Amino acid sequence: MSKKRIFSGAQPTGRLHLGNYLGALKNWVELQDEYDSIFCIVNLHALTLPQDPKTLRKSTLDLARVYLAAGIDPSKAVIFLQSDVPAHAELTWVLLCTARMGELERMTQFKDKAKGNTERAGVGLFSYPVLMASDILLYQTNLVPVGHDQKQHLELTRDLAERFNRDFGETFTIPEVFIPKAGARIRSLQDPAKKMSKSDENEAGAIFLDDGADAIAKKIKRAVTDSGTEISFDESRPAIHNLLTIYQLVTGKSEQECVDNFAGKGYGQFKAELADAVIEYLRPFQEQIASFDDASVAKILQDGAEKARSIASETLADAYAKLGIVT
Ligand code: AQP
Repeated sequence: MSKKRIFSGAQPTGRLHLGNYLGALKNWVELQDEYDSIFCIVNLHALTLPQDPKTLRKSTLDLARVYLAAGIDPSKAVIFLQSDVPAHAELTWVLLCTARMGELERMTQFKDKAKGNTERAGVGLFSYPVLMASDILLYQTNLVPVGHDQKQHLELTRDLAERFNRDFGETFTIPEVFIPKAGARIRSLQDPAKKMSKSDENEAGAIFLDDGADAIAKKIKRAVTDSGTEISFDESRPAIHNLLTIYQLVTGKSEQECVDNFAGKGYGQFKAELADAVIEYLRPFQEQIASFDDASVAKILQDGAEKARSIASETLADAYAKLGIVT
């Protein structure tokens, strides 16, 4: 029996953080043996907010290195740039013609990123979830491993696929979302009401994957805590819950082992141990990242693009044929 397929991606919109790693990349690496895996660098998505062209180019290739250093193995998984496969933009047009204004207006990420000023927001930002739906549907994806912030977009993807299949005949696989039990929403270290985010103006809220040991220790030391002293997985104390979740994920310990480890200890000791654990966790990744030279990264992306194009063009041709588009 052939393997089921997973597809996921990240935007080259800045330095990746521990939330991206624990909520997404870590799971991609764990799933790549079991699934036929496709991981995209979604550089067209990055255009939904203003980008400096030079920085975008650099961040795109840096992100390929991040994928590789995190453990995505190009002999097992396809790694490619979204812009190398024109079918993503083409299917987006098709799906935009089937999506409803109302369903896109309900997307909370659009409302957050538009910062309340939807009149001034870009049309690209508004239609971003449809590009994401095309990314997923082009590859007849069974499972999409993402953080919690993408759940609503996945639901829209399913709705668009079901509508197309109903109106034009079976074309797209309906994807399931895979949201990890722990780590799906790593919170800002400075404001646990917000998720850890690349675009947060307060850099102290995020641990970036390339932060050095001193920066990591300092950010964790300055992380906000909740009132009380107990170190436990209590959802009503989101700051400590978040820090303990990070500890659990980077050490691989069970919830009970984490709680037992900190029984009777104060916040100072907890933060010191957490900082050491995060620094150790990121060390192999940070050592690896420099080892991928430009030529080998370019070759991996080129090979990935070829494989991706061949799958995507078949799906697009089928969708066009069903619609009566002559090609
Ligand atoms: N805080 C988070 N906790 C868990 N998972 C997260 N992801 C993002 N933030 C967290 C997951 O990381 C994957 C790649 O994300 P993306 O590049 O598409 O960026 P994003 O979801 O828009 O969030 P970022 O990284 O914080 O960027 P900005 O600030 O630009 O919004 C996705 O699977 C995402 O769920």
